[in-house]
Amino acid sequence: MLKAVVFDLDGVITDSAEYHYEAWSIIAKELGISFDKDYNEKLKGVSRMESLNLILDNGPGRYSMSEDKKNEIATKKNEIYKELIKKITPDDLLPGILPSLKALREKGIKVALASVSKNAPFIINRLGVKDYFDYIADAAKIERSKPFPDIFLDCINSLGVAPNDAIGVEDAEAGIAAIKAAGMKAVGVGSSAQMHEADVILGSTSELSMEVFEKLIS
Ligand code: B16
Ligand code: MG
Repeated sequence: MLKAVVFDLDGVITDSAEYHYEAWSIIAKELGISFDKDYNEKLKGVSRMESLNLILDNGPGRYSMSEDKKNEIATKKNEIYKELIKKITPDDLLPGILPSLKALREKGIKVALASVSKNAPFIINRLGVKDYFDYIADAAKIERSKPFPDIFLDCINSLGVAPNDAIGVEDAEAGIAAIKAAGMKAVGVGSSAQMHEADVILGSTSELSMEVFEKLIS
């Protein structure tokens, strides 16, 4: 029986993935490392430090820089990102998200947020949808990022819901892998090439509906 839906943030609730890309592009340019939208796909759902490691791997490699220098660069990226996300308003909710949150609430189905972003609570507040979430995972307390199932398990365990009764919604390959590893059903938003492990693939969040959820778990 469907008891919970767990949403990713970046690329599902709002397009903050675009701001991550903008911020990392500035950093990569300064480092003289090539970085484009294709390579950025690898960074989705991945922690800040692992994102930097992946960018360095496209250049001199992750072991070419001291940990202190890496921390300094990761902090700089976050400062740029924080400036960009100040612009977010409720208008930046992706299509279909608010109606889905409302429909889930009406049906008494629990809703959680599984974002590995430490900026997630700030963004959810800016979007004005905090009250629709029964639980928001604390990224700082999650040891292993997606594709490990930890953040999705943390969400459903906190809601007291079994994996069989829960659906995860993701836009990243690592995120779909995390949902499946948690034993949940996965809705993938994006291209079928990246979402092939998902149980259902939607071209856009505008296609999200109770019907989609109820088809997966009735
Ligand atoms: P921060 P999600 C992830 O959020 C992003 O997809 C990923 O690109 C980012 O590096 C990560 O959060 C950490 O974000 O630097 O803000 O802590 O997709 O899990 O909502
Ligand atoms: Mg995402």
